[in-house]
Amino acid sequence: MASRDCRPFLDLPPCPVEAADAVILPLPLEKTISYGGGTVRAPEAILEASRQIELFDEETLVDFAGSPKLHTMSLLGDEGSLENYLAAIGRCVAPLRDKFVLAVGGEHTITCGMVSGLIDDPTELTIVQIDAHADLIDELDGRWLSHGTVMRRLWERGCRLVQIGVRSLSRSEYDLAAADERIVTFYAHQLTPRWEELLAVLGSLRGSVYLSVDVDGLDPAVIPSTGTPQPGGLSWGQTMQIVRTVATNSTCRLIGADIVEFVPSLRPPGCDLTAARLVMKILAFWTVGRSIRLSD
Ligand SMILES: [Mn+2]
Repeated sequence: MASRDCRPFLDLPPCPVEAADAVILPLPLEKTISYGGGTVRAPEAILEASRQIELFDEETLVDFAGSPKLHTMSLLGDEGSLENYLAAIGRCVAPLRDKFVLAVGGEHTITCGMVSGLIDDPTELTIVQIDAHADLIDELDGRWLSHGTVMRRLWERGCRLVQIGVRSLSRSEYDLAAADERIVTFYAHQLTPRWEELLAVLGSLRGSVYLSVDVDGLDPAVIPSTGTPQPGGLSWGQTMQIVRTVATNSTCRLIGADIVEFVPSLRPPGCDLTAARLVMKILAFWTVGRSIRLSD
């Protein structure tokens, strides 16, 4: 698949990348799937569904007809090996560090390329990971780099992790998360009793922060359309509260985000629209956070 233009997010009139505040990067990567496939089709389905979304957001009062200015990049096609693809993401993102970059995957492995492009020193980065899976395994199906090992690789580079909604992991991943001070995990069954603690952790983050939303972190009642769904995930409202808390925290800077592991599906209807709405909400909360930082 070659790189090609795709429909702009929200069907907005084209804005040149130099003039944009935020950039949408469609990354249809699907190379290391374990169960259900289809993430390769997700970026185009989400962009297509975004045409149906109102440009005004009633919660943040952000109106995308005005600000922020969005640029939707060309779809980044197959670059051969997984390593080549991740390197291509890094090259694509590195010149965009003065903007907010939101990647629309594709499988979770893209986060490695995003982080490489967005920051020189990963030890200065905290990744807030919404996910049903810890993605901390050392090797999955003989692969060192895959959707199941992505957070292990980023942790090895020095990133801190705040994991939210995890409810499927191995004993070795559990033990690693429990023992390491750079990993804080809020398991799905702890969300209610530890909710205030979670918000306090997110509200006190410092430095650069990257938000990675694996859509299987949400409850299948919200988004059933993913390769490896797990019952008992985040509600829409909880997800919004997490995104708002991270994006509007003035003690840290949200440098980028991704939405991964979505699988477009006609049944039940509306899933593509839910995923597109999630993209829009992250952009809206980032816009609120930016205006708070500018007014400080
Ligand atoms: Mn994941």
